Amino acid sequence: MLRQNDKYSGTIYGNELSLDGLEYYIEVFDGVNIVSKGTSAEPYYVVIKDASTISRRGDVDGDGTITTRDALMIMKSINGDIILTDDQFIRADLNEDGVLSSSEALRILQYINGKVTTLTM
Ligand SMILES: [Ca+2]
Ligand SMILES: [Ca+2]
Repeated sequence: MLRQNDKYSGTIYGNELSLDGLEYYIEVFDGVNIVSKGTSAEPYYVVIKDASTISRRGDVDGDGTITTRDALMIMKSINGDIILTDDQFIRADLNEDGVLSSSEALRILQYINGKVTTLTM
């Protein structure tokens, strides 16, 4: 860690992280005493999410484009024909209410057809 005035800081860059998350603890030793926050046995845990998959709302299958297939996946999920992954669900749940509805599939179709200009509901 780097010291600046009386504060210490460290930087962990995104390319050093993975979606497995991050565990850490901090231990300070002044030559006599050791003080720690968290331990190697009980570290703090940081959840790491891929922002690129979350921000692509409407692109349910995650192929980079919004097509009728994405709307179809929502309908299939509602009917119980398929089970979406967590990331797929987040991209499908356009109004962010935690539930999928046919209105979200319809919104995607309207977006594709140019009837609406945004997927925000
Ligand atoms: Ca797609
Ligand atoms: Ca919803």
